[in-house]
Amino acid sequence: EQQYDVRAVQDKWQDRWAELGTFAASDDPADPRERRFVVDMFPYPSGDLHMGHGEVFAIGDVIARYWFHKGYNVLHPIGWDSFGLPAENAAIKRNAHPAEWTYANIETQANSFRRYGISFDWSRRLHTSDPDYYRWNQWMFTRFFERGLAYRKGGLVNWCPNDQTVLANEQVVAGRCERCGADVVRRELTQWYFKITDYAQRLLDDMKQIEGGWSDRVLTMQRNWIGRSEGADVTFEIEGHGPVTVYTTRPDTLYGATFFVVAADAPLAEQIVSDEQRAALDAYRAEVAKLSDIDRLSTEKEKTGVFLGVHAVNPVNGERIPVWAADYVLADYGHGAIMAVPAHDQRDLDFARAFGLPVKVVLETGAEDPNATGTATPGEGRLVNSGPLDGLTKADAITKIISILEDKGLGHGTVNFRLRDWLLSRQRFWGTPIPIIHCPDCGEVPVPDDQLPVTLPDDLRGADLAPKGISPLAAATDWVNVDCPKCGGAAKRDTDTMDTFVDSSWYFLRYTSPGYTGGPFDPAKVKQWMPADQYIGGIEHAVMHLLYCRFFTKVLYDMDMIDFTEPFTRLLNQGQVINQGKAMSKSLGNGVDLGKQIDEFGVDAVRLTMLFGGPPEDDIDWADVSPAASQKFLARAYRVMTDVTSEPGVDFAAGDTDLRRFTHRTVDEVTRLVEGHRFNVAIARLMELTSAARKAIDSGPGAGDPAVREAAEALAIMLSVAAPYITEEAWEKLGHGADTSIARVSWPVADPALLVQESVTCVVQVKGKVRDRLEVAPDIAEDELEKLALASAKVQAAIGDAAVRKVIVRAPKIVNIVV
Ligand code: ANZ
Ligand code: ZN
Repeated sequence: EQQYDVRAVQDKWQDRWAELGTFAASDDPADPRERRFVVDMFPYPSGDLHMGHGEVFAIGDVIARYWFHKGYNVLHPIGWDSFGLPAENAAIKRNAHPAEWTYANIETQANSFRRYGISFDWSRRLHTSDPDYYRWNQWMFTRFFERGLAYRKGGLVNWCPNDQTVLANEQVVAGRCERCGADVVRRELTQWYFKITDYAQRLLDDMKQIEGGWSDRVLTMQRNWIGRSEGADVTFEIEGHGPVTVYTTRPDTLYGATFFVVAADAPLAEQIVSDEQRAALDAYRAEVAKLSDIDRLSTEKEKTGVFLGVHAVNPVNGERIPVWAADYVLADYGHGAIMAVPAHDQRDLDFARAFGLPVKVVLETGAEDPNATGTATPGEGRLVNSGPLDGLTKADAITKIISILEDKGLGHGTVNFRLRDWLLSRQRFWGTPIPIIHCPDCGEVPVPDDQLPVTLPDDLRGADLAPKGISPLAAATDWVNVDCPKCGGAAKRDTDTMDTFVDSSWYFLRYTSPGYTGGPFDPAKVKQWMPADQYIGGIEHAVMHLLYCRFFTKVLYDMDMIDFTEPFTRLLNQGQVINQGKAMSKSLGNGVDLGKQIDEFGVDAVRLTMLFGGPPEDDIDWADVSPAASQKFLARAYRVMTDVTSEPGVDFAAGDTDLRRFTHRTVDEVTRLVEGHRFNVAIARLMELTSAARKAIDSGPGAGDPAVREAAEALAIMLSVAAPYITEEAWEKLGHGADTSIARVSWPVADPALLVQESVTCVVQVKGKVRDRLEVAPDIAEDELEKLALASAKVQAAIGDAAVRKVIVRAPKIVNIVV
């Protein structure tokens, strides 16, 4: 079947592209072409490329190659996200340095990318573990520090007992470490944070700029993660202790507060507990420390708590209500304490019923009494039992109670965010050292810019890197002990490294000028290329990575380093490649190896299969698709393209009209489908075009007809975005010089004259017999068609003297005359 040597063709064109510089972006500001910047989420070098990479990069490459064909100045770079724990774990196992494993894997992946035929501009290549990259992480950290956006604080943090490092909230999934799956515990530690909370409102507001370009799904996930709510801070007096503020989104229910709850693990609980209750609290806290936030907030979970032996005073009616400690209130949200309104909040009601606390309805919603049903009534209604609020709607009551509280100095309206500051410190080795020196006299002193980068010591390997709960860097005494840059006295380097999400928050900017030494990026180049026109990557990055990129962009804007506030105009989140209905995994044994698929079917067939399997956002089940069928189609297409016998440059207008119409309709549709990212449907159209051209060759005007060449060339160009190798080869066989690449040939343009709908043949029957055929417009109206049919001489002859009883019209195909 195979009419060409797949491997030889792949090798030949990889070399040709490199020689010709086919995919080099032009940095010349005078280049008249419009620019397009395509960024694929860069890979982590954990081994060779896997099927997931096969999918993302196939998609990104269609978009980039399409833009090359459209004549844009395209920047399509590649780099590696090459810091992180797996390298360190591999190094411990092999008694090596993490760099050895990392850079070997990068080389493997780079070779696989070349073979996979991705249209990269290789001159932009970067690795985040290179000192001349991470130097700029440190530079940026220093700028953030100067602006008060990087700071250290103590507090309870998520700790992975297996990896022996802290984790950001975002890295804890259902109470477990996102990487290793161990149960995460809470620990009290002093850590570095980025103050992303200062940008919470802007992260919401600027979504307006990217709506339409990003899916609603991702924007909703970000919105929920930021979690803005409006409500009030209300101050209660705790008897014998002093004022304590709570945050509530329902200040209208203040008269319905029947008890007060403090987060069991908040310092406040310890401070206010009575002597009699202290032992009970301590025991309870030990239990709570074992739970994740998700467990704690679950409405399913049985309510637990301890009475603290004190009372709080409701500021509006002077009522004394008992103060409890419980796990369903979180220490680090709002003020870590709540007023409980069991009638209108389900968790409060569950708690009240568990401990026999009173339930007081203050909003008449028409629903049954929560006392009787056990179901809280959070809905709309009118206020009752609420003094000055009685009779008001929920909304009016909120406004009124806030103004009452503000007048009395007992509270105020406020906005709250669920978003927490970004916990940055990691107690591991293979990451960017935090460029801070701790001096006993001067405190936290940033390493001066001209002494950056602070590089990782290269003599730590194997067991030196084993997790100990403090960074392995702490053991490198020569490295740790330095002179204070300010006073010259003996001081120590910070031994933590940065979360690797710092590395990936700005790499796309570095792609514009990867060798730049005057800063993290050349501002002129960023102005030329950014914001990126298309970003492509998995939905799993919807909240962390994509939120951090947006945050960094805004900070850099505030530093006057860039002139835009959103980094990616369009975002495409591709689905996963799964097998037999499940994510591929070692334990299930359902893994599919990308390299082996390529060895067996060739790059083109594998890429085509990735794209043809369904819309790019959906998962592809490899068990449901057929690279062998893709291979067969490609062979058919190749035969059509190489059967052409006319010469390049023939006048297409002289060709067969039917085939020309088909070709131009296909061009028109495929163009729109590619722009709308409906790649699978576009490929289906190309299959139809292949069949139409085949028919024209075998049983139509023949292989020499100019329309056949037109169809074959259009097919080659459009198919080349998905199957670059076979189409390059066909293009050469079609007689285009050896020093050209199809990748830079203009995308075909549909001729509007050939898109006009042809006529349709309408059959006219009299007494069930076909009497005439009419050529009519496809959109002809029924009454007009009826008139035309009755006016036909052949039809009139068939009717003769008989009376017409009924005319059944099925426009535009059939008219049936009953006499
Ligand atoms: C009284 C009340 C009555 C509440 C009512 C709700 C309904 P969002 O919308 O997510 O911001 N809350 C406040 N701080 C909390 C904490 N640290 N841990 C757990 N829950 C806390 O949630 C705000 C609501 O969640 C607040 O409004 C408070 O309960 C609770 F009918 O106050 B509410
Ligand atoms: Zn000093």
